[in-house]
Amino acid sequence: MFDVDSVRRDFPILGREINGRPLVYLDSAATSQKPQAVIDSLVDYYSRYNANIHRGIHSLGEEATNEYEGVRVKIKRFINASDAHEVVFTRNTTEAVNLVATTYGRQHVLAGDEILLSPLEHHSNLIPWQILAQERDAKLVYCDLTEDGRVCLESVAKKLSKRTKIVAMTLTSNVLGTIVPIKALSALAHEVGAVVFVDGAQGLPHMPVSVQDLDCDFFAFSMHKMLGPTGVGVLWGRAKLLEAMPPYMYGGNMISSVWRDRVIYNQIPWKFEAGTPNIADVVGSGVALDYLVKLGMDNVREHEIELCNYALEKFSAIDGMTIYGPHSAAHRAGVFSFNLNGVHAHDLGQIVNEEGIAIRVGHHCCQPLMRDLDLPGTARASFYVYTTKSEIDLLITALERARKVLGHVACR
Ligand code: C6P
Repeated sequence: MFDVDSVRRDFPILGREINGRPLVYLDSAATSQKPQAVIDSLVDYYSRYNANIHRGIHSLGEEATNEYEGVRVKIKRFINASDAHEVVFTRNTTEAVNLVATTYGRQHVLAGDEILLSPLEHHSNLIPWQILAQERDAKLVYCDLTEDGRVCLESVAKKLSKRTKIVAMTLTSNVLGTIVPIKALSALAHEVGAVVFVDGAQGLPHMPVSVQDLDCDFFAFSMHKMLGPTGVGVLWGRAKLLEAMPPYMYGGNMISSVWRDRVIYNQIPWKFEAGTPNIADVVGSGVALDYLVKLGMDNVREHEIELCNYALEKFSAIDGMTIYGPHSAAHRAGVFSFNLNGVHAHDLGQIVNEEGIAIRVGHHCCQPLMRDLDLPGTARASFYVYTTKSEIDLLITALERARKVLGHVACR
């Protein structure tokens, strides 16, 4: 297990004060904070070897290309892919979903076909499939959730059929914290010949992942949620699927040969990386991965389980507080959506902010799930490697104060 206090010292922003109080950052599901090493790597890149990649033979270009391609190899190792060529850089998870929906999706989804989703999906892993379904006259099908917000595998099995072409699900819900059993899902989906697209945006930052073990077909994530800079996402896909897909964008870097009237595309993954990529932030992403590898992803998960158990115990002792999602740390990540009886989530967010505590409030880009829960929104506290139990205590004290300030009597 790592020492959280020493981890915290690596994150300069955690030394900030907000409204005269030390910052308590409980919004890591929106974006994580960055260690000094990641911040330094950006300055280092621009100070020492800023150059475009895959182009010139000059030394700077070679250094930048090596660093950029080196990060691809680090990602391959981090997610246990079989080949670095299966790792495509995008801007974020959202772009990765759009890439697959508009390339693989348009190739394979025809009228009458079905795409199976869970009710947990973030708009990013929903709207691209909605648009594809509309274009193709295909149908979106949703599996059921259990009472505590877990994906019901029996319902998945029932909803799958020969018409199902794609199963697109999140590894971890950004609202309920639910961890979805992707390996079991892949086995069921493959029985009917469907491919499995995993939105790993909230999952990969918090647990060890092997895409080979999950046996999924595509896996997407964003580096900014796992200590890296903004502007870098990743799409992993099985080589044989990526090779058969058309490009997503066209232009420089994604070609092998061009004539006046035709083009031969580059090999994967460059076929999907048109134009100058976000070199600096990819370099920074490599440093973020190094940091996580050093902590150990098993330890990252262990730390989160400890925080989840603590939060579940403490939150359930607060009168009038409703926590949504699984009530066991085994089935959830450190993302807690809640409401406090009679207090609007936005008011909660504002009051705790006065005490330097950052939480997110609203629909969390999951409006269909909010409608299912019959809620206008929730408050959400989310944890990461630098989160401490005493920060959870501070949130609880601030919530108690919010209830007093807003003058509501606690009742369940
Ligand atoms: N969720 C949140 O506060 P991007 O924006 O492309 O990096 O990630 C999109 C995304 C996709 N899937 C899930 C499960 C997500 O949680 C997110 C981003 C943030 O919950 C910002 S809305």
